[in-house]
Order: sequence, then structure tokens, then C-alpha cells
Amino acid sequence: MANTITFSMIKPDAVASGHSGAILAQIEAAGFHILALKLLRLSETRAQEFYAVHAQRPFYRDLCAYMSSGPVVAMVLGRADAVAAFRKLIGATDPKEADAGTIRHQYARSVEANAIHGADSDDNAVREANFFFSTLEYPAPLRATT
Ligand code: DAT
Ligand code: MG
Repeated sequence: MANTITFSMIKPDAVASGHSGAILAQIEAAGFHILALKLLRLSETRAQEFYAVHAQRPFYRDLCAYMSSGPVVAMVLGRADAVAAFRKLIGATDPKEADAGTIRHQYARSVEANAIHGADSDDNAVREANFFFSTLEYPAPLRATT
């Protein structure tokens, strides 16, 4: 299967708790290559833009306030079948439903503060990667083709 990219963010609770290093190690151990990486804090407006698809959901305001409450680690990752493989590695949105061994099962505090984000499709991976990074910042062979 061809190399593809996904986009991920370690969320404020996991960064603040000092879990970034362990989470990155688990991501690399699962065969993902880090193609771009940075620590930054989103403004509430930028968080609202990132999660615009959820604007009508009841949890949207709280989610955007939480996502701008502290630094996040944003990254572009490359691997065969990256989007699906990464969603499997992070586990279900609600940590109570996440399989043992998944990142959310280990580090999530709640359905909102669930430790990590993973893009849910190739198109969204590209859109989200471009939201945080210039395509010049990650290697051409693994740039998405869509
Ligand atoms: P995922 O992050 O697994 O793709 P999603 O796209 O449905 O999940 O939702 C985006 C984020 O919104 C999710 O990581 C945490 C928050 N969220 C989702 N459902 C929620 C709920 N019922 N209550 C509070 N926050 C929720
Ligand atoms: Mg999602």
C-alpha cells in the first residue's frame, strides 16, 4: 500500500501532563514517520476554524475553549494507509470505548479532553496539514496527491 499522510495533534491536556514524549514514541513505534512537527497554542478563533465542521454540535464552544487552553503538538505523519492506521492507534473518541493499548485509552481524561486528534479521511488530512504547515515544510514524496 502506498505511503500516505495523516494529520494529528496532541491536545492540551496531554501536553500539559507531560505525555507528549511517550505519545510520540508510541506513534513512531507504530511505523509512522514524523514529516512535520511543532508546538503551538491555538487562539480560540483558530480552534473554531479548525473544528468548523462541528459548529452546530452542542459541545462546539467548550471544545474550542479547551483546544485553545494550552499548547498543542501539531504534526504531519507518513505511513502506508496512514489515516486508518492512525485512527486505530488512537482509539475511539470516548476513552471509555477505546481499546486497551490505544493512545486515548492510556491518556484521555474524558470524551472532550481525549489526548489526541487524528484526521478522519485523506482529504481532511491534507486540509488539516495545510492549516498548520506549508507543504514545503514536509517531504515531497509523502505529500498527499489529492
Ligand atoms: P474524533 O476526534 O474521534 O474524530 P469527532 O470528530 O466526532 O471525534 O469530535 C471531535 C472532538 O470533539 C472529539 O475529539 C472530542 C469532542 N467531542 C466529540 N463528541 C463529544 C461529546 N459528545 N461531548 C464533548 N466533546 C465531544
Ligand atoms: Mg473527527
